[in-house]
Amino acid sequence: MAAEVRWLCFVALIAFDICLVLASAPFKRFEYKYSFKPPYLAQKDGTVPFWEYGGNAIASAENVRIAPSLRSQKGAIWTKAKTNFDWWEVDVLFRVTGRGRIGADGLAFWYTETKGAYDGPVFGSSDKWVGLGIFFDSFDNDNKHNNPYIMAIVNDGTKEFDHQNDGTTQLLAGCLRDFRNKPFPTRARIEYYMNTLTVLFHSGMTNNEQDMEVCLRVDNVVLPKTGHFGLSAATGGLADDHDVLHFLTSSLHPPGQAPTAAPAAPRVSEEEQRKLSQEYADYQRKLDMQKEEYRREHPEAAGRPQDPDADPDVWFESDSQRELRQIFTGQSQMFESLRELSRKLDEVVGRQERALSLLGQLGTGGPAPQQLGGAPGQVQVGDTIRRHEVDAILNNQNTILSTARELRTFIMEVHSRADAILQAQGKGTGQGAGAAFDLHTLAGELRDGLNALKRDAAAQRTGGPPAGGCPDPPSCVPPTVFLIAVVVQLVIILGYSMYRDSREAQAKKFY
Ligand SMILES: [Ca+2]
Ligand SMILES: [Ca+2]
Repeated sequence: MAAEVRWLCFVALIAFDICLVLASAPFKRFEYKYSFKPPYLAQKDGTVPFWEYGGNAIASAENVRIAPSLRSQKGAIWTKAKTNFDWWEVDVLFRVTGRGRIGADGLAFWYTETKGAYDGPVFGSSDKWVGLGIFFDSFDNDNKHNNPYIMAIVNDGTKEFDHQNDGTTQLLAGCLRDFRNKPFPTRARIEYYMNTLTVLFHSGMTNNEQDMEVCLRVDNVVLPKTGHFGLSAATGGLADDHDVLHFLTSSLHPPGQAPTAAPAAPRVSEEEQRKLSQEYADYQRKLDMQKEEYRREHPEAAGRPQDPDADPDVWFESDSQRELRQIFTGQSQMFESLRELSRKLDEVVGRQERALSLLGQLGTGGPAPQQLGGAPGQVQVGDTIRRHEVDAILNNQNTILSTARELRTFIMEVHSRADAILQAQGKGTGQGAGAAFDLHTLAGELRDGLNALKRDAAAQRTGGPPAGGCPDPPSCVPPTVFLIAVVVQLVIILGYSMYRDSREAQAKKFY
């Protein structure tokens, strides 16, 4: 009964936890004004929308090289606008690569009240910042062989970064992770929600996005209400390329406080609308004219991709091509399904292990749980019966059964023999009646005799010498009496023999 109650409590607790987790999961909204990602990361003019970069930083369509692998380079990129949300999550995909076994100096992620410098002393940006800095420190300044290192430092604008000790005197928390020269891009997910700062890190050893692990988690972190996001990097005597492939920001909102929809676009007046339509029509006409002009100037280009009749291969596919494409699509789908299956299998295995470990804890935590009443299918928890034990029990049962069978046959045999004897006795009573009668009377006589003897003995005990005098008959005959009796007997025998002799002598005389 106690085991059932414990189980019910356990299940209820898990359900409650799940509800709690689901209910407390924050609402997440992507913030494009605080993000950048390829393709078209940088515009043709080299600018990154909503961002400003400087120093030795270079932005391309695919990434932002915050500091290149040259000596003493410094660069940074900062959001133009300040944030307008309390809690956030930033996903930074980056690569730190260099030809050297050791690199320098490192990369920094910033969330600060004001924008920092583009060529400052702390990993390429300003010292004495107000807010958060997360540093990916490649170079081991204090020679403690503990770099590359990831750490978080919150500054109120008074502290100078302790380069001599690699910031170890100031950090909130950190973790030793190598992020240089990895086969796949490394990734950091920095979450600031309800004053808890969490940094997850992906080592770049796999291309599975889910392989993130916790680097640090700190509670009660207080950051400026609003601020700028930034990235900076620096090189020294040694140099790495510091490339950031994407920077994705999401605002986090507690359940029940979902953000209001973006303000509706200002209404366009009818006049403006007509003007815009006119502009669009003009643009369309101009484009057509330009196309016509191009065709006139390049007659050899005419009839190419634009014209399906000129090159059917570009526009149409043959049967075999279609078949190949279908096979390819089918295989891709199969591959996707397999991957999904594999993922689910992993999940199931994980859950099973968790459940087993919990059961193990339950088993060791208290008295061995009993089998649940009313659920005959359930196995005993904690100490399950094993196969060989079941086999042993079955063998024992078989032995017991065969022994019982042998016993039954034996008893039946005895019974039949007893029957036979009884029958034989029943027949024999008529024939041997005389002998049996004799025996019976003899036994009766013997019993009577014994009874008489008993009576005599009792009488002698009550009427004889007082108790304690001489209870044993042999000791009741004193030696003198015994001798007298012997002498009397001898005298009688002698007298009798003498009497007989004299009688014989007299008889001889008469003959
Ligand atoms: Ca360092
Ligand atoms: Ca160090």
